[in-house]
Amino acid sequence: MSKKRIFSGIKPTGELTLGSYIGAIKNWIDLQQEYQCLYCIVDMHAITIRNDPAVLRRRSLEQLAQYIACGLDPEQNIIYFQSHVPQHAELSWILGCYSMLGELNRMTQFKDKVKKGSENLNAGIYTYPVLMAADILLFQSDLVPVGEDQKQHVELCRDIAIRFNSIYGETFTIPEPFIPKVGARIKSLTDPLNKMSKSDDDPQGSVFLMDSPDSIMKKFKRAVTDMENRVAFDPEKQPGISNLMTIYSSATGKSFDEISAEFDGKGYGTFKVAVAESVIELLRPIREKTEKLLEDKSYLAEIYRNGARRASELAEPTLKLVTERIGFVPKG
Ligand code: ATP
Ligand code: LTN
Repeated sequence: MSKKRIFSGIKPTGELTLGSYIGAIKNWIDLQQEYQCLYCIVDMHAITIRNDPAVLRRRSLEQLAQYIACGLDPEQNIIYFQSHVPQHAELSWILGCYSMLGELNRMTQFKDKVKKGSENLNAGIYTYPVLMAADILLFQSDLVPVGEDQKQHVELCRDIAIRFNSIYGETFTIPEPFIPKVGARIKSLTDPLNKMSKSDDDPQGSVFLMDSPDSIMKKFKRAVTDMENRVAFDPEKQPGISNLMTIYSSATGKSFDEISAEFDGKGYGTFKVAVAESVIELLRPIREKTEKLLEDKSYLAEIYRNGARRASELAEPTLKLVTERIGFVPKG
């Protein structure tokens, strides 16, 4: 029997954070043996915000190097740039005609951007979840490993697929989100009520995969905690400490009970240093390997060219089926 499929992606809009690693990439690594996986650098999603072209190009290549440095095998997985596979855009247009304005209006990511009054509220921001649905459905994906903030988008993708299938008959596999039990929403170190993200205005709140050991230590030492003075998992009362426990648990594999016992009566200072050290050791090989990979651009080019070719081949039968079903004249 052929393997079940996974699709996931990250947009190259900034430096990858520890949040994306724990929430998404860590699962990609764990699942790569069991599934046939497509891991994409979704550069078409990235242009919903304005980028300096040179910076976008650099970040896209860096992100590719980071995927591999994190442990994704470029032979076993299909790793590529979204813009290199035109079927994403083609299916996205079609699915847009099966997505309802009411559904898109309800997307929290879109609503947040409108509420913030962002200057560049373009149509791409609005139809962003449709392109994401196309990414997933194009490959008949079974599973979509993402952090919790993307759950609503995957649910919309399911609704679009169910609607299409109910009109035209079985066409798309209905995908499931795959969200980690621990670390689905890593919080900012300086504002533990909010998500750690690459575009945060305060870089002290986010740990980036390429941060130096020194900078990681400083960020954790300054992390916001509380006055309770006990290392206990209580996200309501102790959001900062609970966030540090989640990070420590993801980095070391220890349970919350084990962590509480380990730091019983030791004070927050000792705990913060231990969390920082675990993250420094987790990220050290990733940073070093990324730097090495970036020295050989031709190796990276071989990976993304090969990835785009394989992705395009896999996408073609779905697009052919979809265009047939909706009544376009076959190319012949
Ligand atoms: P941006 O700030 O540009 O919106 P981001 O840092 O929030 O970006 P994304 O590119 O939106 O990151 O997310 C990449 C993947 O990592 C998604 O699957 C997302 O759910 C996951 N992810 C991002 N941040 C976190 C976090 N803080 N905790 C857990 N998962 C996260
Ligand atoms: N919207 C996602 C990125 C993304 C994605 C996807 C994730 C675009 N297409 C398909 C999973 C599957 C985000 O991380 N902000």
